Amino acid sequence: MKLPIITYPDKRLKIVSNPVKVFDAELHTFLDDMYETMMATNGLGLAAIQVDRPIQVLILNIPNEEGEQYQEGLLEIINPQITFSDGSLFFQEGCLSVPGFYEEVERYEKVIISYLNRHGEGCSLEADELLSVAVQHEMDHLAGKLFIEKLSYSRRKKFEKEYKKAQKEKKRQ
Ligand code: QAP
Ligand code: CO
Repeated sequence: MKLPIITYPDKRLKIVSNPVKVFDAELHTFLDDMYETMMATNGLGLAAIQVDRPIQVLILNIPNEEGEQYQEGLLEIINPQITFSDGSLFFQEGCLSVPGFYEEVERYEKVIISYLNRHGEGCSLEADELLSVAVQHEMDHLAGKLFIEKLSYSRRKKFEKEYKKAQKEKKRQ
């Protein structure tokens, strides 16, 4: 089932998510619904809070060089912790909860995370490039943070301006 996505400036996006303790069929159905929602909206990452569930769950599906996404490449990440980080880079990000806005954000270049899979088994993931940026973006959602909060002062001003303009255009319709 496709779920509705919460968008900025909804205050629920600021909620700090709780760890998952039960790895049952209900969680598996929820993960499947998250995947359906992400694919239907052309996303490459989604956190549970974006569909109104404040639990530490995120999914990622990074496209290959041809821009294709395969379900085999799907990552389901529960209760993640960063165990190592190194370097920094700027990357152009977007977010399903801030539709239509893309801007450069500073992130670690490389991270290693430990997490649980849908069965509650411990896993670890070494990520760089787009995967690293996407993991950090989605983990920020679990802490109630949006990428626009990490923008430099001038880029944040640009966002405010574009957001206000989009609101005005919405009202005229
Ligand atoms: C987070 O973002 C991300 O504005 C995932 O109109 C993004 O899937 C991590 C999307 C970039 C790393 C780099 C955004 C879809 C999807 C939009 C997304 C839109 C339609 C964003
Ligand atoms: Co996002």
